[in-house]
Amino acid sequence: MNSQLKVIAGAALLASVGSAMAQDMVVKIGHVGPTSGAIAHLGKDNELGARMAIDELNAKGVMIGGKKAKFELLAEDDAGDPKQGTAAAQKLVDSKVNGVIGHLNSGTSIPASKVYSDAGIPQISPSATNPKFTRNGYKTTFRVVADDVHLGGTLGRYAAKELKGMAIAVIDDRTAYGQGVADEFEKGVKGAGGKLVGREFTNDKATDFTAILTSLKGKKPDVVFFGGMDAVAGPMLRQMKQLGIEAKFVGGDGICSGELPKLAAGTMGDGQVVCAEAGGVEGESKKSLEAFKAKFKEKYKLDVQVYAPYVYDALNVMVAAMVKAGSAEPAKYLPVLAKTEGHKGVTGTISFDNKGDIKNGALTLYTYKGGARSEIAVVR
Ligand code: ABU
Repeated sequence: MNSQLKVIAGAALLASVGSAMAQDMVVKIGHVGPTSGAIAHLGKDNELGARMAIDELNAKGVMIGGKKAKFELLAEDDAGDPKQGTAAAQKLVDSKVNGVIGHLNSGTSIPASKVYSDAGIPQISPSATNPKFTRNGYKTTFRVVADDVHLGGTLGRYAAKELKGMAIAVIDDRTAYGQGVADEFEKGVKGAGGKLVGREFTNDKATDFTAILTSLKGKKPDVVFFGGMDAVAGPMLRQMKQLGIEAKFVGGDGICSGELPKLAAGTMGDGQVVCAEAGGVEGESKKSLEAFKAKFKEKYKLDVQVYAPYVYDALNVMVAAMVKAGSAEPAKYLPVLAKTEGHKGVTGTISFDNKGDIKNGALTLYTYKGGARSEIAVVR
């Protein structure tokens, strides 16, 4: 081939590559969680779950409606604050995202769900457990975890029956999640014939619980339930120890993190804490979750906190619906997403009911031994 022909052939090759690239489509996935503030470790855990899914999808090469999809993650920080949550949601809507995974907190996910609904953009929360999240009648709202009715109720029954709590005290942080899960816990205790001896509240930024713990100490509780997050539960456990309160400490998924022992500064006794993650796998399925956790550790040099695998699954469920619909346009893939049935993820099988809730959601009860989470049981 002479040099002129080589130039022409090269130009043709470039043109064909250019044309192939023009065929590619960019799919923007939003992610929102608190990557700053007291529970930034949980927000970052979630965001890394999303990054892992995006990296794998791009490496695999996913075709949507005959075009190769390039996934981009638009990650926003809402600091766990409802106002920042709606601002982050609006920013993602303005950026024309194709879908959103998040938010982490119920207090941010619920108000943000209206913003996404108004814009017709599907939103899947991997961790917001307040039942109200999926009860506003929005067709765009989904979650891949069980809700607080299941979570709080199960823990309430467990505290009354298995822990044989004769004097159960309840504290909550007055957030949508903390107050809601504490209310459901109380119902579970009462339904199982347990005795409640006191209810106190704090807030999600508090660090000093001396007054409420001193008041509860007088009621001699053998179980203290806390509705809130690990960043508050840790110092609360430290102060319970200082005040000589030997009660079992029970909480929902918000306290059930890998970080809790550090936040409690080594004051947790083995088996003292019982908490529940709002999902769970049994038998053979455990292998995929363990494989995910190992892969996560290798990639990020971090242990999973709680919800990174649920974020990973939520994002893959969303993309599976785009592939099946042959389109990443929200209006086109939303009806397919709503009909998700039997999606095999690392956190188990995901199907949505007509509210957008996971069908047959499981819980995993944990305690802590030697500073590490130890599974008690998976409960349906
Ligand atoms: N589910 C616990 C943490 C997130 C939330 O619901 O606020």
